Amino acid sequence: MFELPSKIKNYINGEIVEPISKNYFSNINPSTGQEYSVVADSDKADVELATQAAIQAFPEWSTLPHQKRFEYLMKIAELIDKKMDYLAYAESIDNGKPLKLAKRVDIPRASANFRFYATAILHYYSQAHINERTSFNYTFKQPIGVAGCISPWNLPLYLFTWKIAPALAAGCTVVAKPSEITPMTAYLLSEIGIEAGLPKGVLNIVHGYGHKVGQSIIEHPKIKAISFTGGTKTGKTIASTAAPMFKKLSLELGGKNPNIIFADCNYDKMIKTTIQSSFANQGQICLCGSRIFVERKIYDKFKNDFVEKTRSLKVGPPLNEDTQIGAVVSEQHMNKILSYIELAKQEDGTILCGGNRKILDTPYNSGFYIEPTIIEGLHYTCRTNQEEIFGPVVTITPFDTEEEVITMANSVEYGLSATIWTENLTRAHRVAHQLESGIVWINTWLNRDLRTPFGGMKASGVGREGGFKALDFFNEDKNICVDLS
Ligand code: TXE
Repeated sequence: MFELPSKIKNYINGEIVEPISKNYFSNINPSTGQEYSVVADSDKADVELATQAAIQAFPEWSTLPHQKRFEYLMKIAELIDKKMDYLAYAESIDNGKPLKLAKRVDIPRASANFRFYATAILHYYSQAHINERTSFNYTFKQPIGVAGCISPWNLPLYLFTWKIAPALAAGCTVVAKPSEITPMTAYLLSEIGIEAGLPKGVLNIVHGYGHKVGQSIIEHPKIKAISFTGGTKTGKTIASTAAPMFKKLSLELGGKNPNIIFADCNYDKMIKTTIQSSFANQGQICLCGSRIFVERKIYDKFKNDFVEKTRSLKVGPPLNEDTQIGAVVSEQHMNKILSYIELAKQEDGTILCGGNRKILDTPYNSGFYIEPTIIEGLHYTCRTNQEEIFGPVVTITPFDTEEEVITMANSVEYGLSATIWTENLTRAHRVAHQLESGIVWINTWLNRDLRTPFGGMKASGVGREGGFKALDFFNEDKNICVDLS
């Protein structure tokens, strides 16, 4: 057990400061439903201070040798590793996710993000185009300026650092906002920034609501690029403000991902992974496969095995060692998920298991727990199968042909990721090519190589993160042409 800060404040110009208004709002522990800290309710004035600090810091940071930026980012990565248990505990309390998941995935990935981009900047290069003896062009990559990074609540430190690390590595200074629902590890990152000796104003973290702090970041004329992960509806609002200002935009939005299971798959591997891809992090991962399509030949067998395994998943307090499903992030989100289960019933779906809020023993009896839920019998075009639920809820649907399953898979407005299970290599590639998804996994799920492009098609977003693409995003290309004649 660790003691967590009771007041989450801003990190501006190298210091931890109160919001100008001195107002705070409640931060709830989803495993108990009780307030356990308060969060700075910042506004436009705080964003202005943070942006001014970032503007001041930009000239020096952007021209620092790559080796120096590498050293700062590596120091941050080391400190995250050193505080691994503390950060994992904080993430679990703040978000409701099982502690062992935070230890295995969230916090290691946060330090990996810093390490990856610290080293990536050492290998970053630009192109040259040479016309025999007449002219010589080279592409100068210039850090874009102050970048705005806005992240969601499902993978708090993991996604926050996935934006901040490449922005800092590229030479941008940053004004960042974590989700108001899960601000704790972002606050702890500000302490790490200070401990790492990060120069003043290079990284600024402003806490508060999306419509106040987030919107002020988006609207600020001096913030040149916006990297956002969150809901598709918010992405639309952001695009409508930022696009007319000609800001660079990277939007990683929602998903309603298909998990396509052919009869010739490696069954044991598939079913084990499908439990993960359905319910990991309480189903609150934009990459979860929430629509499961199963070839009819194995549908009944799959249904029985999947239901049995899902029933045996342990829903419990996030800090317990044997908990597999923790609390969902908030009461509001729990009610949204439960309303989708009700909708599925109205749409003539059959609940095969789960379907209810789960009340645990005290002191967890007011926590936000939902039984992992499997629904069958729904048409692929119904709302339950078209809208993002973002909880421990999946639907299962049989199919007969490849064409049929591709039509059903592509029928949604989203296009983030897809999984295909088959041992037939030709079919795997044939289907992968036809799916409208930014990411396709064959016989695996959430298998991430940080060098690969990450992002979605259609309503799942604009642009790609990952590898050099993120460094490109935070840079502006300038072509310089020299006459050699
Ligand atoms: O996300 P929001 P919410 C999906 C999921 C979920 C739904 C809504 O379906 O149920 O989105 O979740 C900030 N200008 N995903 O409401 O609002 C906000 O403060 C600038 C999928 O929690 O999009 C937070 O920091 N910023 C997703 C961030 O945007 C604004 C993960 C995300 O919050 C803003 C989370 C504004 N006007 C939810 N309004 C994924 N793809 O991983 C809000 N924000």
